[in-house]
Amino acid sequence: MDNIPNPKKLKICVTGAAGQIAYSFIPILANGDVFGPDVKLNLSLLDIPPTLNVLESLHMELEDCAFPLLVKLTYHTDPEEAFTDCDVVIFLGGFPRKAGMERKDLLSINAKIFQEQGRALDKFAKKTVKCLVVANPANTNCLILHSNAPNIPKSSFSALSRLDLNRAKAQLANYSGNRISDVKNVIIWGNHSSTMYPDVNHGIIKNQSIRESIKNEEYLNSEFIKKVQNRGAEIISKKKTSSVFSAAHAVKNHLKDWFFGTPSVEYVSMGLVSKGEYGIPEGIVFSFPVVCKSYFEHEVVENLTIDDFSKSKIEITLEELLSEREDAKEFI
Ligand code: NAX
Repeated sequence: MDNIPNPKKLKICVTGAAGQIAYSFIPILANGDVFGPDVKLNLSLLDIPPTLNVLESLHMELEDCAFPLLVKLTYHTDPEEAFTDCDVVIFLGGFPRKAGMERKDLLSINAKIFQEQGRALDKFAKKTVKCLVVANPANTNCLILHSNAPNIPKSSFSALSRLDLNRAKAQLANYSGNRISDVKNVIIWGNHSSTMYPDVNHGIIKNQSIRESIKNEEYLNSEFIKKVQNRGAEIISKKKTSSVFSAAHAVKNHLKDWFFGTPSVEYVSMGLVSKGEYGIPEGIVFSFPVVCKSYFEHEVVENLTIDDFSKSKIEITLEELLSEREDAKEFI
């Protein structure tokens, strides 16, 4: 463990800082609930020029919180300034989908943003910077980001699938009448979209396999999967905006596990740059089962048996990611 860095201070940039998720997440971060009580924080907030007043007000509110760990705070509208010497960048910023907009149009607007930010990251952040992409389409934005930052190791990039994992665990705990902490090793495969596949085949509830514990194949193979896949859309249909504090909480979970490590013999799901695991083409950002050691070290859990049902579901979400990559190819 001697060679594992043990930082006393981190420079962290949050993009999309004037947005909804940032407003929930930044106080969690600044209070030390992500990187712990021993790490001082230099926080850099990035958004676009029309939000300058909001950035200023965030700066004021953060000052007013008097967070002891927050030793420096700046806000920016230029990614080069915002990313300079960063250890961690959390990408919440992007263009939202508007009524009547095709997924392809949304993808190309965000692709330009992530191309520009990837180039700035490559030039101005530390070469050891760790990145988490949340803004949608999260996996493909992350693909564009890492493709435009060739000097940063691929293992330093991740996309958020933790909200999907939290949703899946909560559904299973509620359905079976158990506590969330009793549900372990559920896997989210693929894209953060309605094609994502929540897989229970390797999961346990109180040391019994999920299938044995729940004893309802029809529920597990159909209703449960659809519920998790459509949860985000269900929230949008009621609230008219996408999930906010549950997303901020998932960002915390993802970063905390990546930084401190996952509990032994337990895995989580993270969108990572494929090295060819489970036949996923190299470079595609795909949600896999992952174990984290400390300080951002992680490994995909390999050699799990994938049955034909799971293979067909993984194929669907991979097809979608390949088609997104095709649509984004001029930015990669
Ligand atoms: P908001 O629209 O409230 O905030 C987005 C912010 O990004 C805005 O302040 C906007 O000005 C800023 N922005 C736009 N272009 C920018 C640029 N070039 N550089 C820096 N900032 C820029 O969205 P919010 O509700 O906060 O959601 C943030 C993103 O998370 C969205 O893309 C959303 O779709 C995505 N989500 C992803 C989830 C996941 O699990 N991966 C779940 C939650 C959420 O849906």
